[in-house]
Amino acid sequence: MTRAFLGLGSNMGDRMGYLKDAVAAMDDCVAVSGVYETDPVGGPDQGQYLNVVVELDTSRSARGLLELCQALEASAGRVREVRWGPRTLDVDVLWVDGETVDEPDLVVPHPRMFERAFVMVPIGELAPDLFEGWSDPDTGGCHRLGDWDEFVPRTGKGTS
Ligand code: A4P
Ligand code: MG
Repeated sequence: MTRAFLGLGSNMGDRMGYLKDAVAAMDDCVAVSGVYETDPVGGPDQGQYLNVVVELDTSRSARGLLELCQALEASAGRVREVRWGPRTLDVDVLWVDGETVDEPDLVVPHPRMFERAFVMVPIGELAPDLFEGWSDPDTGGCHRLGDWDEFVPRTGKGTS
């Protein structure tokens, strides 16, 4: 089993609902960061995002995780219109212990993660040692709304 981190973001419709459904569908999720409301980075003028990072203990490869991410986005009814544009759900493979990938449709670690507070602040909660020494790139507002458990009552799934 391998430790991996996925980043989730939503800035359309029932943002928290999309995040909850995605986390509930990950049977290998072992921890979820706090929930952050963040200023959009890049793309057109768009609403604020809710962002979380999840930690998985998984038997999937990075490519298997990308397939999971895309299936979760499809179930949230995501339509790809504009790059970096508004979306019901974006799920990115951020990091997989011991695995690097550099292919046209998959780059791991995620190439833009280190310059984004909306990734690095929540991932730092889950793996402070791994990302020690990282300094906040100050990419705009990144406000912690609360613990995941405050939004999603404990059911034993994705909340431990
Ligand atoms: N792809 C390559 N590597 C990966 C990876 N590690 N994880 C490919 C996931 N996908 C990866 O992504 C485009 C292609 O990237 C996929 O087909 C996949 O094969 P996409 O999700 O279709 O399009 P996108 O998300 O609009 O583009 P991109 O480049 O993935 O954008 P990012 O970097 O994901 O940024 N601001 C805030 N505050 N919060 C956010 O969550 N998200 C974005 C999206 C922009 N601004 C944001 C946020
Ligand atoms: Mg993406």
